[in-house]
Amino acid sequence: ATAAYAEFNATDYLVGRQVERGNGSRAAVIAPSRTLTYSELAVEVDRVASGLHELGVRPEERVLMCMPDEVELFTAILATMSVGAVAVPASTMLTGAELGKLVVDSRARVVLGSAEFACQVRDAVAEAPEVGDVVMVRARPEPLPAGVRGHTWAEMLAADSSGTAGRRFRTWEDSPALWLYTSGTTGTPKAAMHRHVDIKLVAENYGQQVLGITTEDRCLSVAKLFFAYGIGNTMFFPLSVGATALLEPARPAPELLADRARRDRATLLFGTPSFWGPLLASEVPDDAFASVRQAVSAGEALPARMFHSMADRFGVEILDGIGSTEMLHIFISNRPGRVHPGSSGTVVPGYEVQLRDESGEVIDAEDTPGELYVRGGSAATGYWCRADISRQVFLGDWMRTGDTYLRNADGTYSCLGRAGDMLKAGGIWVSPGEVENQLLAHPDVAEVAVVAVPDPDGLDKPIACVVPMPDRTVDGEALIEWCRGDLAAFKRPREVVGLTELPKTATGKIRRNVLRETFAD
Ligand code: 3SK
Repeated sequence: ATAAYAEFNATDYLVGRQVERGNGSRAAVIAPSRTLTYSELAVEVDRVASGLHELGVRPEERVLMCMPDEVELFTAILATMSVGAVAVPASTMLTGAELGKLVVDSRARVVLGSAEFACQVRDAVAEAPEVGDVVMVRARPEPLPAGVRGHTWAEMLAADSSGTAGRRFRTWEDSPALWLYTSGTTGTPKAAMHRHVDIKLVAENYGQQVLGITTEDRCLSVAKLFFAYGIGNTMFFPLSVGATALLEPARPAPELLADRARRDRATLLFGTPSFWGPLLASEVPDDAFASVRQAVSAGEALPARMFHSMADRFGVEILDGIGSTEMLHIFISNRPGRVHPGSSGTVVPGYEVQLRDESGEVIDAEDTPGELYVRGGSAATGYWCRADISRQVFLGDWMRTGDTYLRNADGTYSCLGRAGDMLKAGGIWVSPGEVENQLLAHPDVAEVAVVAVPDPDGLDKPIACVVPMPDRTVDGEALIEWCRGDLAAFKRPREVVGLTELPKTATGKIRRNVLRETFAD
């Protein structure tokens, strides 16, 4: 058999294999509602799989979930993959109408929801005529449109008349396993389609080879399971080695996460710059993360100042890296004990990267900005029903990231922003990240985004949108003066505006297009 037809199932790899290896009595998942060992998880996944089978779920059919990070979502994803169907964990931050578009696009016939998101699920199903069954955790899925059958979670689990026989479907490395919707900073969401083997590859490439995850680790993530970053952090990495996933359904406020980390002795903490910022501004005690052996950051480039502040105050080393939904997880990363603050680090085993100029030529020189391309086994097979964008993004085995990077003399890569975020001031390219880092070093500045806005002559000028530290104000003149010492004159912001918060995407990326539109007039 070729690799594509090598029999492989991600759920067997993550759950069944751990039981076979003697890890059955170890804690697989700890959620606020309950804890499951690997043996208990295997039984629970089997029950959910039987329930899905009873609902008529067929191999390769999509099952869409809108649920908080709890045991039911965890088992639903694993069970769906185990019967050869495709798990589609959808964002719980969407409105009913937005969720409805994903249900229609994915053509899911079975939708799984939870009491917390019952309204969104009901509104979504009303827009999606192909849905036949809705299963709801901790609520009755009512009212539903005529012809749609509603079930509680308990009813679905009780409906198993066939046992496990006959419901298994052989899957191969290349069989579809998981779709993750992504919209980037603009655009309608599109489903990046991942295979069963992609899950094993990210667990081995990043979880094992970069983080050195072991059975003793306990993983806590700010990003939820419906994000590529989150599902790697608290499902693929821990389960690939018999470690423990700590699920947190609540919004990740600094105090709540710190409390959870301490109570459940988290050893690996996965966050984003938009979490570290408020954490550093909070009153969380300095010893809150004493159990954490390593922190990880992704989503946006980690400012060097945040790296140092986290190390100084909480004694935690953060590994910054860059990943994408399309590659399923991080492909450039710093390494434990060898962090280069202000850089994304070096290429993760299993991947290759290139920088290319506007005409597509590969840039070999150091310190020269170019668009980042990546290739590696875990790349998505494309976007569902979006041939146009798939062809622009997946070029042979290379994938265009849309990020502008440069390679430093020491071989590390530094992020200069999204390709479309680079701005021209006085005809010279300026990296917003460089100006932002200068402003972030100022004690009054908590968060900042620098964008280009046309002046009355139509010429772009850089303006800085600044969120001040608690109890501080934004003094525009002082901040522009602050840039004078270290930045060339053309890079300095011409104007500074104070904001209470920056507009962000669900993954914490700054929505620069919103700022550009807001300040364009
Ligand atoms: O944004 C990132 O850096 C990232 C990292 C891991 C997985 C997914 C994403 C989008």
